Amino acid sequence: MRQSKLLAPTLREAPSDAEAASHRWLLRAGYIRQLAAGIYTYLPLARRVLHKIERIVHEEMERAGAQELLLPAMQPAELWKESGRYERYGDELIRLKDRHGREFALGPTHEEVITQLAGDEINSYRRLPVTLYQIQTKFRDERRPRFGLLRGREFLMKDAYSFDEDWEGLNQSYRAMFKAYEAILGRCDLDYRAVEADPGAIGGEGETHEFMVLADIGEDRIAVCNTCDYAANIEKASSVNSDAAPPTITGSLITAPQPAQVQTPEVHTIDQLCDFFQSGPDHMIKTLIYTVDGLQSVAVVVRGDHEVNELKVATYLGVTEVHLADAATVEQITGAPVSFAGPIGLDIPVLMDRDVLLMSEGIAGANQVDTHLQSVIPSRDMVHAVAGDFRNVVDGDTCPHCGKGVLQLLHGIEVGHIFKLGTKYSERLNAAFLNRQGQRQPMIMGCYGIGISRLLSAIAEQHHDERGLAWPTSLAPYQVHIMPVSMKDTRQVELAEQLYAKLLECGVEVLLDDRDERPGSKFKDAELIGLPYRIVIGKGADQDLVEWLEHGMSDGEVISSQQAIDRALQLLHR
Ligand code: 9G3
Repeated sequence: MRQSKLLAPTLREAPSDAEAASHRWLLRAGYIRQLAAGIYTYLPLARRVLHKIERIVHEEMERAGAQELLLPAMQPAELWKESGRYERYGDELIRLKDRHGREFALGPTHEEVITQLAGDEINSYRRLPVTLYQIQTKFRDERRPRFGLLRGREFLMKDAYSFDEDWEGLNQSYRAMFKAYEAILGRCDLDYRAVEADPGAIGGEGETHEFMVLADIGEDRIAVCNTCDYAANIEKASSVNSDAAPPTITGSLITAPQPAQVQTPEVHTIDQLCDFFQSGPDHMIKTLIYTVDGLQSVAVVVRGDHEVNELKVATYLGVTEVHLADAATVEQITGAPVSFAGPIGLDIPVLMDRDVLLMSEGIAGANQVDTHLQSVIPSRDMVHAVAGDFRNVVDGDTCPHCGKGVLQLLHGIEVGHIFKLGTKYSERLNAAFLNRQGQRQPMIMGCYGIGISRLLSAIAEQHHDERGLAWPTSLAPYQVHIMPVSMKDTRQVELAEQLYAKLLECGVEVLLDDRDERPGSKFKDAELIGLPYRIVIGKGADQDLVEWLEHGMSDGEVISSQQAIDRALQLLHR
């Protein structure tokens, strides 16, 4: 490709709202342009990278035995009403009417569509198992699209759906997909973790895993053991409860002082409390009031240095989600403003994280304005509370899997999520088959997603340097960048054209910078675009010498043009 022809408008500056590195570089290097919030154009360079990612996905889906199809993006609302999800998803589900006034949704995912198709076209166990997949544009009207392609409102997803006659079959389909995902992310040269996750709203009856690309910009937090292979989304991660036992009756409880009120005017935060009592947050007892399913209130108590895990609380209570009560509700329930809520004397259920039970004594709100309690001993003073695992794990917690390792919290970008759905959708949409005993039975399903456009950004997050993108060779839009420094020097141009023709002839993907621009600007663009190999043709041209550069090399290696060709062919296995 000649760069004088290529539409890759590079920028010297990124817009200030581009916070993620990948977003900045993809904009500046002329890979993407925003059409509207969360809606992007993939310019030629990005389209070439997407093709390479898609090819890897197709190859691994093929290897896993999946069949590609293409489903419509326009989905009849009736399907979503039948599955019971039409109301559940509010503004995020983009709805429209056709010319006859019929309601449709722009597909954010395709469980309903694919399940109806399977129900219509598969009738016997003889046609099972089957796994169908597509790579297709999805629409989700995110409230806060951000970080470029990482969280968009229109994005490319590979979504696959497996149909089996029984759970053992589903386990096999799931394992095949899990392996395919490991292969895909490995071939994309990504440092990732497959983590145990929570199925969330999609539901489903079995295990579910997320594939997290490690990156500080990642919105998800995962806990990883430093010894075994345990890894879990923080929503789900647990830890071994330290082996310390709660203080016992025979010990300090008898002699220990009763909880005593202390006037703490204007003390609102845990930090202020620590200063006031000259103590650490691990001696504080934090009480948060939650509203469950919009009506019942519950108090959740954790140690001052821990956070409530709302998903664990909701799961324990058997509801889908809980919300922090508003200030008025807290006042009404505790008789005091928010920061003076305490676990003693409440007439609502109290859930206490098990680490609170282990506290020998602590400081809690007194449910009275400007007042706290000290000398609270949870195992004595909170006998009404239910003890359980209600907190987020923290760095240094003991691994629940091997009991030896220590958990480390990392940030990740969720690029894949796979689920065992069971019969949740096949029952609702009547996708049944005649089983081996001749009875009709709902198919056992799994679903498996990879964000293809998100993957492009995740790769850029892990493959860039301070001057621009730095693609892995297998994913770069072109493999070799040939750069004559001056288009006015006929020897340089002639040698560049020779190299260009030769490499093209050998099947190498080459970008020739034939633009008549200042060398500095050409070098900056090459560093932005981030191709793996660069051949600079400068003054050495008349001795048939060129400069060979690779990612991260500050100055190149001077070699002959023939050596440059041989090295390129060797490195690219041509
Ligand atoms: C919606 C909207 C947003 C959604 C969903 C539905 C996420 C929804 C979960 C999934 C589950 C799997 C198949 C590929 C892998 C992921 N956001 N999910 O169901 F209506 Cl607006 O999409 N689907």
